[in-house]
Amino acid sequence: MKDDILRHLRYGLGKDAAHSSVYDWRMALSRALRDRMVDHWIPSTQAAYTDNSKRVYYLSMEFLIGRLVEDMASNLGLVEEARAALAELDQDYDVIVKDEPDAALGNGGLGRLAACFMDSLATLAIPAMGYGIRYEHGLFEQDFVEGQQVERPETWLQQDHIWEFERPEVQYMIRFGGHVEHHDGRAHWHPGETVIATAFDTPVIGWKGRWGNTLRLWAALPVKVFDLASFNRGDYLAASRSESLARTICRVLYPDDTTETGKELRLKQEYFFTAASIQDLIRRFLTNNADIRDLADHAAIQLNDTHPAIAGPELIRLLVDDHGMAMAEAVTLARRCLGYTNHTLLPEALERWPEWLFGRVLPRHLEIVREIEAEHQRRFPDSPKILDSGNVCMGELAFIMAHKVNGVSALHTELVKKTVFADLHRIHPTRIVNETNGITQRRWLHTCNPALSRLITDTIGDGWITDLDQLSRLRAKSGDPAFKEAFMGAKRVNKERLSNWVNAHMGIALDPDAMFDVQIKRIHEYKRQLMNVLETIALWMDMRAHPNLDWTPRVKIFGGKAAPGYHTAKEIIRLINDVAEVINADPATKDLLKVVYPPNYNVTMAEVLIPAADLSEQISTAGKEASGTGNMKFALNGALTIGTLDGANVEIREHVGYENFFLFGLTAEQVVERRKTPGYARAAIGASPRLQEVLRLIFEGRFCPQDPGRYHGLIGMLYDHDYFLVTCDFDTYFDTQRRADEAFKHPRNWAAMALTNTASMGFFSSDRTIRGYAEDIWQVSSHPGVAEAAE
Ligand code: Z57
Repeated sequence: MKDDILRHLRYGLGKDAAHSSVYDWRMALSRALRDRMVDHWIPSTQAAYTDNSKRVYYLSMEFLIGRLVEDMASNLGLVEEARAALAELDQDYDVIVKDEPDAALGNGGLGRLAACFMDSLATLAIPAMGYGIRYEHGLFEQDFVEGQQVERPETWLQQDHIWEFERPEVQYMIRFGGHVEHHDGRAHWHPGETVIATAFDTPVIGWKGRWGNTLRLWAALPVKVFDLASFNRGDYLAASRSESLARTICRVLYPDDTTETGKELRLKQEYFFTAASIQDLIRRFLTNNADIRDLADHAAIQLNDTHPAIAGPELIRLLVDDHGMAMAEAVTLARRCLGYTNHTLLPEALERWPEWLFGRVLPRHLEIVREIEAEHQRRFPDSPKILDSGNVCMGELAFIMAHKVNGVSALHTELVKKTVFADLHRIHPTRIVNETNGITQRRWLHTCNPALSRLITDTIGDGWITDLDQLSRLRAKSGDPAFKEAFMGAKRVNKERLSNWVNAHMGIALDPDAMFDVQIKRIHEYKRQLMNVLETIALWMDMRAHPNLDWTPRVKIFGGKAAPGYHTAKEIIRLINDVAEVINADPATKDLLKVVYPPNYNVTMAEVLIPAADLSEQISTAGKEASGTGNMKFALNGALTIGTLDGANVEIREHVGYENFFLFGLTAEQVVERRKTPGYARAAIGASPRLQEVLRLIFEGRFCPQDPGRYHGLIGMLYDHDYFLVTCDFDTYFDTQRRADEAFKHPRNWAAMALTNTASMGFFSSDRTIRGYAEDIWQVSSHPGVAEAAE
């Protein structure tokens, strides 16, 4: 390892050890690790190819992978070797891995789920390929200026991204616009503009390197540099259009999470990566197989939300227009290949493209959508429409074109059946299935929490790393004082690590004995960060009013970005920062309460915050959070949850035990009922003197004396259109927080609850989730040659 690092430093980077920066060392280390990855990757790829195995194709607009060095070293079992080699070279492994930028090709849960799935697919040796977009700029970076979010462009590709291999030989033409002619019963699409999709491959190596898959991200090239003369016969205008489209199409990730933008460029991005992926998988299939009708036995294509839902029409287009298949047969074959995952019920997130826009960008696909629609209406006359009031509804399209549709938690799947897809569910009663989300324990416990990971392995061995159910053996330890002490000792180490970080970066001194209460996720009204900050104010007021009570000291930690155009979310950010400034400066509560909101929350920050949390805030309005996955990461790392009966919280509570979960709030059914009661918010406020007091304080400008009217709009909204029922759940939330305070005063008891949470999280491994998809949707199995492939 040491020799390899030095060799890469010298010949890969042209540096000698004496004049190398942290960046140089990181590049050399990464290349040394990459060489070893390739030795596992190539045999896996070859084995899948020679066995002609069925492959999973996971199509996703987002892959939120974060840093890679540690993950790669850890999965290859090389952390200690790398650390030792670097130490001999007078370098610190921990410093070097922290130099890596966080690859943020995603917004939040949906993108991170895709990354966890890639890790599990490789660990389970399921032949698979992730397909997405190689964005030049990932999710924007967040700054706070006077408490307000300011966005800076993200520039991860300005540094060498050494994990990827460019594949200039893999190129596909992606066409847009123009018109369609029909002669001799065949369609001929004459596009208005064309770009080239070219592939960049990143190996994804599973645990111990037994199997490796590929994450293939597409970048755009103009046709001009490709083949100007023969392609457009000297049409310079077309060539320059192609150049500008190629420059913009992969430029930036759309920064909206669970809201829809409806922009033409977004539709082009979706088609761009989907069309490239479908062409690529057909090409791969045809190198090994003669008959296109066998495609569904070799390719399982999973659509991560509706963003790649154009895959249905695109696959049909290729089968009909290029392979001469009959339309009805093509629809059936496409359906056998496709699965669709729904991730939200929020109406504002459901993609609908105006027909005129869709037809202008994809004229042939609009014709095909009309045929899919006509065929479906013929068979099911009372079916909901794909084409509805001048819109192409991508949810309906995805549903009708998939053989299985899945929700992401038990509650969410039931609501999918009862609400968004109720009518389609009646027509296709076996199509909807549940696959509760999961997380990879390799990154979200083993790598990010070495203290706890070591303790667990010392206690039950390391089998949990690939079989998370084994954690249940820890349950027997909930009465063992020595183990409880060690468990809380690991928590303490992580809290100290976080305290040092907060002190260094924000100048706020934290008491590691205080309860660390963490809410980290995108800022959205339904996630109710606003309710959390209102509760913070109420607690602060109580502490000031009764300074001699036996308070449990708290640190309230927030993290998360708002979509740049989401006004209310940005107001909530500003309010949290204003409140933090006032509370943190108050001498009366200085040993009791702190509010911390570090800017630019991302995967890397999550890896520090989650292991240090005592209390996990999962407080969305019931029925709104499809699953949540942060909730699983916290519980796995021994935090207790305060939460509503929403998403996967419901199942987490079943697994950890009701007594180890702080439940509050209206149920999904009660939420629907309450909304029908006129004036419900004013009634709730009227019934809560505490809430009145908090709202009055904000309204009077207590947190922004220079600009007292700043939050009048936000407060007015709570009185008149409190759609997410912050006011209705406030009192029970406050009371439940006080129950958590009480519980925290009994450390041995708390430790037993916390470790029972960790011990009960086996079900929430993404390995279990992937096994579910493999069995219920994909009909694929692990590759048999796993162990031998690389050893
Ligand atoms: C996104 O991150 C999610 C849903 C969406 O429709 C879009 Br667009 C982005 C999230 C859900 O909000 C979470 O509840 C869920 O855990 C996650 O997807 C993964 O399923």
